[in-house]
This record gives sequence, C-alpha cells and structure tokens, in this order.
Amino acid sequence: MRRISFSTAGESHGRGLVAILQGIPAGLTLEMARHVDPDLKRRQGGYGRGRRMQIESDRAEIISGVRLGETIGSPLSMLIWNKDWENWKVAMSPGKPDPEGNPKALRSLYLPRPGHADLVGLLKYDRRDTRDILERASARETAARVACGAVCKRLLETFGVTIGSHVTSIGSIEADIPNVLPEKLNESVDGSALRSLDTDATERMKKAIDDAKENGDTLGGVFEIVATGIPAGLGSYVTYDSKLDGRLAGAVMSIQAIKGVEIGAGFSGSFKPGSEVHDPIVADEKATNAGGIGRESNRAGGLEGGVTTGSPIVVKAAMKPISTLRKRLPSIDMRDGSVADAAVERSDVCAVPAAAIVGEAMVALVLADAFLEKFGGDSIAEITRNHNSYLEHLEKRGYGER
Ligand code: EPS
Repeated sequence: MRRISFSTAGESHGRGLVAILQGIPAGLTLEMARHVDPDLKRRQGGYGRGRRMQIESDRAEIISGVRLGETIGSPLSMLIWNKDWENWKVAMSPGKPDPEGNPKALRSLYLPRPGHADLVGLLKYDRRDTRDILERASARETAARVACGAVCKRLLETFGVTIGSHVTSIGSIEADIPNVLPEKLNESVDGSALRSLDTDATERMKKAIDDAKENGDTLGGVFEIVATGIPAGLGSYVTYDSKLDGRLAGAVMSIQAIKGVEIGAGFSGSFKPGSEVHDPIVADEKATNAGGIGRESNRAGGLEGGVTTGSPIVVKAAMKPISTLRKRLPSIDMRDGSVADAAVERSDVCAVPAAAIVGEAMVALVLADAFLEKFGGDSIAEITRNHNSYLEHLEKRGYGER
C-alpha cells in the first residue's frame, strides 16, 4: 500500500492483539465504541462459530493517534485484549517454563493439521511444537485487521463510500441473489445467521453446518464485498503494482483460508463471448461519480484496466473449509515421524460470515489507500477540497469538444 500502512501483532491465546495504522489524515472524527467495536462484534458472529467467540467480546482500546474525538495525523495504535489469555498464561508465557511444572500445561502439539500453516511453519521456522506456528497463523489475527479496516471505512464514509458484504454460498448450498442488491446491504444481512439475502437457503446452510459438525467436518463458502460511491479514476493501468484490481485481490487473498478471489463476473466471464461480458457505455446523469457517463451493467465489478469506473466495486472470495477436523486426517508425529492422525484444536465449523467482515476491512484498507493516493492531503478538509474539485471537474468536462 502507498498512503496507508498497517501491521498487526499478537497470538491467538496470547495477551492480546496489537494493530498499528498509519496514514490516516487529521480531523477524522472517530470513536472506538461507535466506529470500530461494532465491526469487531460483527466479525465474531455467524452460525457455525466455536466456543471461543462466547469467551471473547472484542473491543479496541485506542492508544495513540486520536485526541478529543478526532484523529491528529499520527499513527493510530489499538489493542484488543484476549479474554481467553487467563486460561493460557502458562502455555503462552513469554518466560521459560517451570522445570517442575506439568508438561501438559504447555499445550504442545506435534501432529500438524493438513491445510493449516502447521507443517510449513514448523519446517520454515525450524520449530518442533506446532503451538509456535498455529498461534500466529490463527484467524484470530483478523480481529486486528478489522479494527484497522473500520477506521478506513469511517474515512471513506466521510466521502460517501459504503462497503458491505454478503455470503453467496456455504458448502454446496448457493443463495439466490437478487439482480439488484439492497442499497443498504449490511443492514439487510447483519441480522441473518449466515449474512445471506436468501432466507430459504439460510435454513439449508444451517442444516449443512449442523451435519458437518455432527460428522466432525467443516464447511467453506463464498462471500461478496460491494463498495459503492467510489469515483471513477482510482488506481491506474500504467504499472502492474498500481492496478487496483491486483491490489484488491492480493489484500483479500491474504485473509486466512481464502483460496480464490474474483472481480465482477470473474471466472464466469471467461465462459462467455465479449459481447456478453463488457458493460455498454451510456450517458447517465445519475453517474455523478463518473462525470455523467454510466454503464448499462457492471460485469467488470467497477474496475477496467485496474482503474475504478464509478460503478460499485464487486469482489468475491472463496474460503476453504477450516482445517481443524474432528474427523482427523492422516499426519505425521513430528517427534518421531510415526504415522498418526492430525491434532484437534478447538475451532469453528464454518466461519464464512466472519471472513466476509474481514473482507470488508481489507477492501476498506485498499480503497482508502487508493483514495488518498488520488486526493492526497493531510487533513479531512484538504481531502474534501480535492475530492470536490475532482468531481466538479468530471461533471464539467463531460464528453464535448475541449
Ligand atoms: C478465532 C479464534 C480462534 C479460532 C479461529 C479464529 O479461537 P480458538 O482457537 O481459541 O478456538 O476459533 O481460528 C481458526 C479457525 C484457526 O484455524 O486458527 C477468531 O477470533 O476469529
């Protein structure tokens, strides 16, 4: 990222998670309880999550970067405490283990789970105990991403950008998606157990999750992120790393357990002729984000040549089923190489709705970055001037002679 940077630290059962977010301009009104904690709560939800989410009630504590309710241009740092730490103080202690202590209290694991980072992490970092790997590889880390993304959403919201998400499938069950999505997407699905617009499918999805749980199995799925209100002209086609589609795909793919990302029609577009894929250009006075030049459709998912078109940005992601299985898959005991079944850790059966909230956060981070790249500025007032002047320019330039 160019204008925004963020980093997270923390282990799943350590003391807590740390998030540092840089590049947020001064003058953004920001309250953790109003603008960040609700997204942390949304990330904790969804049918199919495990017992850990009953222990935690994630909240972000702001340590720097905000004064008297407004950002001051300095790095924001946030802390999310792990309540479960109380139960893991011995296993996750930074101090040397007590030589007289019970070795079981260290909760070491030597049977890597296929699909998790366990094995590759042991090989790469030359560790013996899988606990050293899985604690950081766990999707618990995404709580810190959501905190950073929520601040970016707040920034974008100031400029009329909204970011929402919904789940389009769980396992083999696909939701019926209306041709036109509700304007307030999150309001329509936040109350749904699986963030689905299809109430019938939701019941079948819940049943599929129950069945998977009963069989000691897990389920993945697909979610879609939609960002509206983004003006035409963010990102660029001039270099591989300025292309906004690539930046979005990379960011969403970096979410734990994501194995596929599509923009707009994505893979399905490749099965059709060009005449059925591209979006005809039309005069449209409602297309104020693109100087009155609109599109009949949005199969491009709001991006052409790596540049925003002014239509909603649509990113889909496929999440694989979580890799902790009670129906254990074959593995190897890393102490002696003997054949054994993989370890079982407490886990979720399905976390697709939660991953959708993380997807919103990653899209918000990338779009805020591209937004600041285009409209620059150190303060909200300065960016507002730049944004307004660009929109006015788009409107004036129209498509007549220059
Ligand atoms: C997660 C917390 C973790 C896991 C999950 C994500 O909690 P615990 O391991 O204590 O149950 O539920 O992580 C995984 C599924 C994984 O494979 O690592 C969270 O806060 O989202």
